[in-house]
Amino acid sequence: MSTTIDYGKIKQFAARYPKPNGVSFSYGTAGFRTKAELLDSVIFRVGILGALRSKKLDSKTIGVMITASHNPEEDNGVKLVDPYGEMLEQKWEIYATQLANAHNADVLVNVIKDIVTVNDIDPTKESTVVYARDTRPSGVRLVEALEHGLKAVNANLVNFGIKTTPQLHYVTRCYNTLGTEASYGEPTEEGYYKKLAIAYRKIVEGLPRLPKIKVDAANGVGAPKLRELAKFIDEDILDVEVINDDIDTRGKLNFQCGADFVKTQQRVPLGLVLPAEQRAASLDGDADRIVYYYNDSDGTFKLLDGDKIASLAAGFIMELIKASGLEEINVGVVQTAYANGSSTNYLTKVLGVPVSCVSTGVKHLHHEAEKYDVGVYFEANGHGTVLFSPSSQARIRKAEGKTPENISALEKLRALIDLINQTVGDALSDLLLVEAILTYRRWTPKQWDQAYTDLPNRLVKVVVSNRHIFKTTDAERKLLEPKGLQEKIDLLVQQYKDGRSFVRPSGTEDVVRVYAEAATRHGCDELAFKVAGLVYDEAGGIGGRPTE
Ligand code: G16
Repeated sequence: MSTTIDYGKIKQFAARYPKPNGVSFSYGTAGFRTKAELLDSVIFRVGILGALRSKKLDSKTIGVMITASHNPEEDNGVKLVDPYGEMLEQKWEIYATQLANAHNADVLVNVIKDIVTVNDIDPTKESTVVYARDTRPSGVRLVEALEHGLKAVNANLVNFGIKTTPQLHYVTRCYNTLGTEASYGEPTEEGYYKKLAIAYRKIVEGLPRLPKIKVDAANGVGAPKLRELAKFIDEDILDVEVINDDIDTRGKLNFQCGADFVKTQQRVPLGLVLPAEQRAASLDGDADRIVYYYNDSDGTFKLLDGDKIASLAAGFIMELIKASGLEEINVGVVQTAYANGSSTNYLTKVLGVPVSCVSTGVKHLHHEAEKYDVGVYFEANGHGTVLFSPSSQARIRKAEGKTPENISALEKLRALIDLINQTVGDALSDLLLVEAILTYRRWTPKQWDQAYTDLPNRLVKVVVSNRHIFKTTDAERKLLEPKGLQEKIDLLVQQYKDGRSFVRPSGTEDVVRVYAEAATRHGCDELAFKVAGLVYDEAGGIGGRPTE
């Protein structure tokens, strides 16, 4: 088969995927995301872009994931994954947006020609794209659109089937490192499970097993995949029960369950009976986020979110590094504006670890985390991972250790390097990370929670006629536009002890998000809804005014 680009063939295929009228697409926080019925043309074009990216990168395999993660079931989305499992290079996001908005086949071809010229792409190079989807019903049709995009440019297709988003990131990196020194693992689903299971055993072997954990899988792809993973881990070291595992009944995905629901509603998901002081966790719809929680003895719901996971992981890793004798390895934590003020305080003042704050979106956190020898990054919503730089990995692998304490710490660090999916936040890998640390420390969720107390916080969504009028700066902590709104928010915030609030447009949903925290629950809720009211009034709110 010819590998070159045949523009006539592209036009023929493109005729089947006209761009819907009156819609403008943009590559947002996690790619394109909107109602599934609008996405066929977008996904067809993403196929083309994936192939161009592969050609540009010397025929490396590019990943494409079809998912809308935490969004409602009727939405879908698509994102591209670069060869080492990272998010698509930001410059190429612009090309993705240009392709998606080309209003007919001629314009589309012109955009493709421009991308080829500007990037000096050799059109005759081979291209390969590996792709997967979550369990959304619309995924079947959208995979076909993607395949047509790939066929239109004569790419090699690797269908990875129904997978979690992090599994797609993992396999992309595996394909591109196969047979090299940096080999990331076997490029198969089984290879992924084996890698995690072996590493987990290395950390917890010989330690008493924790009581059973119940995991709410949001009725999404995490349910069958966690069950699969559990088959590779003996029951004597992990006891897990999967709930909200119905991936076949329409309307159940993410409905009153899952990590996003639990984080935003601050209550247990539908279908979970949780006795006091027992830990549970929730995944999101594509299993790239996880939050933990428990009910206190008086029945109060206690959330152990991404900030708590970051603190747990950073504390453990710092302790191991010290015990290993490799104290020159530095650790840093990356958060977003959503991080609870108490967590930042704890990390900087108690753990003494540097913390940076970046804009929402894994791509921002990931890049910042790469600046440290060991970069722990987590969004409060439970999306995160730990990156070990190539040089810190080499030092950890090479070190022999002088004392039994050194040697034992080095073994654990080596296991962590394999246990943690370093390509992207991964709920299954993060679950094992947390379970391993809790097992090692012999901690109940309450003991874990005692590190610091979250300031009461609240997230509110405001629907407005055009969320794109909101422009932010300072890692999204301040509004530049609409003009004058930030000053009004500042005046409100001043009225609340430990008050903090910010406003930003979502990159995955058609809403503006309002975050607030304050010293008391009442103050925090009042602040959140007052700010939400300001947003509603200033920006032409739609539907009812946000109320508690
Ligand atoms: C995606 C991104 C996350 C982000 C979340 C919400 O998560 O991967 O980094 O925090 O969207 O983003 P926004 O506030 O811009 O809507 P997921 O789990 O939905 O893929």
